[in-house]
Amino acid sequence: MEIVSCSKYLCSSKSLPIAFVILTCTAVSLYSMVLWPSVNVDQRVNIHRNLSLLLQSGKNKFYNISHAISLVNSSKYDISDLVARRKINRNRIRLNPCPKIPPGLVGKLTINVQNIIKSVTNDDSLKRVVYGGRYSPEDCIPRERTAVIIPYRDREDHLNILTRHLHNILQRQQLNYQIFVIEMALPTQFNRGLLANIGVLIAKETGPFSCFIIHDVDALMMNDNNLYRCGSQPRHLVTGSTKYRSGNNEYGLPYDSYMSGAIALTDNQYTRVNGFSNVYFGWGGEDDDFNIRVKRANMKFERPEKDIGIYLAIPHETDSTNQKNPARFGILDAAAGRQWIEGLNSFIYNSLKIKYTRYALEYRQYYTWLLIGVNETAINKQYEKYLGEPFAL
Ligand code: UDH
Ligand code: NGS
Repeated sequence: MEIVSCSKYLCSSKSLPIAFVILTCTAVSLYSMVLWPSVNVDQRVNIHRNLSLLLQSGKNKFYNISHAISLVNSSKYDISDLVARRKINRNRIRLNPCPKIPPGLVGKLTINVQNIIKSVTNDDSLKRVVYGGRYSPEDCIPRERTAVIIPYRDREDHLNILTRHLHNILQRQQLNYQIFVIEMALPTQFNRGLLANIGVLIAKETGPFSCFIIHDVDALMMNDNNLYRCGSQPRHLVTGSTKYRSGNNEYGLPYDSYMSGAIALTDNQYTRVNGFSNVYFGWGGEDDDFNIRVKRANMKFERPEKDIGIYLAIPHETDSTNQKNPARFGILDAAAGRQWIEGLNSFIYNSLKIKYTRYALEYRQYYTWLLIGVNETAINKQYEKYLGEPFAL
């Protein structure tokens, strides 16, 4: 009886607008509660599946950035759609900035190099890494966007250990990061500074990074309180290494102005010092030269607390294509006069522009890999008059 009289009431000409409003509201809430989320989830799963297929089908091998873009554009999978949806989904949830001190840190780490691969491979952090070695926290807005640049050649074991170790720790540090491995093609002698510069430039092509960490492949952080962040001054993240143990077994550094292992600079700081010098082929000197550049740009390296910046240096033999550079002391003597003549700017404008070849770019599972070739003889000739007096040692 009541239902009949109720529907009669709703159908009466006076109550028709109210009935219309009630019906519309019910339909809208039903759609947003049940249908919209399910459509959205399906679409999302589909898009992720398509992206994985694209990456697994060998399309993760690109020769250069424009080749990568053209492959993506010509693909039937619409990556821009994925990016747009990810943005929308992100904006739906209101997130807070990540805390200054990440809550999940554990402090001093015990590293057993023998079983390090096994121990870190079991960790969930690797499952969260996106192709190309990227990650961003989902529960807070990261404070910076960090590019970890590893100048590299022929140290696969070290690379496998370091990348897993970093993914494990940098996720606990709630960083938005990407790992770039910049490899130098043979037969050129290794050139760490030049690879760091190219790494920074290529990272900047792929995204707006605010902090650059230049990292040795054999340096493993031993305390996760050593936050991989930039500061108001360039940062040397190392206060001591197992490589330089003193008599009382304390970790140390070989000399006070030493700044190798891992450094962190903002885009602005790296540009202000004009990056590394590109003319140190072989072992030694490029780090001391960089320190001179930082001082001459009126900045100074800062370090974390003594017991926080400790590192395990993976032991290794001398690399056959990174022999001690006999000319390094002479080149270092001429460091100040060369600072604005060559460095990061050598790849941008400069009448003495350095040519390099980007042989390959791959978005590998745990890092973005680049293979770079340069002509050592041509570079030495270009900068001949800025290389100081050769020292025979
Ligand atoms: N690097 C490579 N491959 C090379 C040379 C250098 O990946 O062939 C990179 C790597 O990131 C490394 C960094 O450059 O961490 C610094 O080079 P290095 O480790 O050779 O320098 P380090 O001063 O060692 O740490 C010097 C060789 C000591 C040999 C001692 C033999 N007992
Ligand atoms: C200095 C080198 C640096 C090197 C440092 C530590 O002598 O490049 O030793 O070397 N400078 C020159 O050769 C001009 S290490 O003890 O790690 O082998 O980083």
